[in-house]
Amino acid sequence: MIKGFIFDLDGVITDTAELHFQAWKNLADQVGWNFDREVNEKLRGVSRMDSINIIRAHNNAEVDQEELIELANKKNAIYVESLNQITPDDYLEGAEGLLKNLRVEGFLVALGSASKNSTKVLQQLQANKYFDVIGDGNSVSKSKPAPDIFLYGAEKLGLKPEQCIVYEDAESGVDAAKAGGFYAVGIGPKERVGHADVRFDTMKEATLFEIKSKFNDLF
Ligand code: B16
Ligand code: MG
Repeated sequence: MIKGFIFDLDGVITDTAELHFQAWKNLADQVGWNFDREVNEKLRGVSRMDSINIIRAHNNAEVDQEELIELANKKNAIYVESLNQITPDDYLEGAEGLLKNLRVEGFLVALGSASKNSTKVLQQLQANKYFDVIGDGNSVSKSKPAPDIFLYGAEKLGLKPEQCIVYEDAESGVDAAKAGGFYAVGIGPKERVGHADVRFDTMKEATLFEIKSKFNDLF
């Protein structure tokens, strides 16, 4: 029986990817690194330090750990500042409707994001009321594709993985959900999230009605 839902944040509830891109681009320009949208796509769902390592490797740059942390902090300051522009109009289409329906029907809901800034993003969206548990980059040390963040959410909700459906837009996020024994809903193209149990192109199609019909013996 499905009793809970766990949502990734960026790419599922709202699209912070563009703001991450702008902040990384700003940093890369300052450092003289090459960075474009193709590289940015590799950062989807990936933690901050893993992200900067991907950008560093793309540039064949040798940077010691201390400097790398400093650069990541610099990017984060730019990113956090840009979060002020997010408003309750910035839910991905369908996301807020789904969260409201889950509340009405009494399902338990957790966030399972890699971001250490999820509290600020939820605050800007005024989305806290839709979540019983917040699991984010501050809650666990092993990031996706490790299942830890989703296991954390399920445990705090008092549920087993097989009682939860995870929504994810990243390849590593779907891997994490499956590794933890959760049902996975992929949001995005087949090449990225085709390994989820059920896939939709966008959040607009991923309604509670659709989920119930696709996973019909679990409700
Ligand atoms: P922060 P998600 C992820 O969010 C983003 O997709 C990824 O690009 C970012 O690097 C990561 O959060 C960490 O974010 O720098 O704010 O801690 O999809 O897991 O909600
Ligand atoms: Mg995501």
